[in-house]
Amino acid sequence: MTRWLVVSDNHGDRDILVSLKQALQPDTIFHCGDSEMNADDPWFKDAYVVMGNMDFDSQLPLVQTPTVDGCKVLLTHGHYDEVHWDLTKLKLHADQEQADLVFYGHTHELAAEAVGGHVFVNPGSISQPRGEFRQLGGTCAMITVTPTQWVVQYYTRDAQPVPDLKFTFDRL
Ligand SMILES: [Mn+2]
Repeated sequence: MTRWLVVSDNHGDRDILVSLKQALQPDTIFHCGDSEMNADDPWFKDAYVVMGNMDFDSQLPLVQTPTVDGCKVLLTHGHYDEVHWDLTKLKLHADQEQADLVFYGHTHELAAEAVGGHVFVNPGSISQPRGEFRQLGGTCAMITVTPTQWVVQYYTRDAQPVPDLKFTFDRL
């Protein structure tokens, strides 16, 4: 069993990334973009990170597709997949990559759903939340990976789990 941190759209708020990493002690970190930080920032050491529409360090990749703990992950900010519209393009992208899990950001609205054989997780923005859960003040997602399930638990900025925001997916 391993625990992954998925975080996005901190928009230059580096301190929150530091405190979350310390509080949650994840085994692996995925950042879905709009960090407004440099690719060589020490916080990104051993993390998977992509470029968002507000990132300008050309060393940041647009997409990453690592296989971690036996799971193929598609990591992307999502602006080129037009996630503000719907998940149609991102689903096609996930099909192409044969991804088990898709992590994206950009909308600043958290979302966790299984669509067409992929589990899509948007951790929400940790610093500038929008939408239904914006009153939480910013969220990230911790994913517990077991041999049979992915358990997605959303957390607040003070590293507290949100009781209603826990979603369990059977591995496909
Ligand atoms: Mn953003």
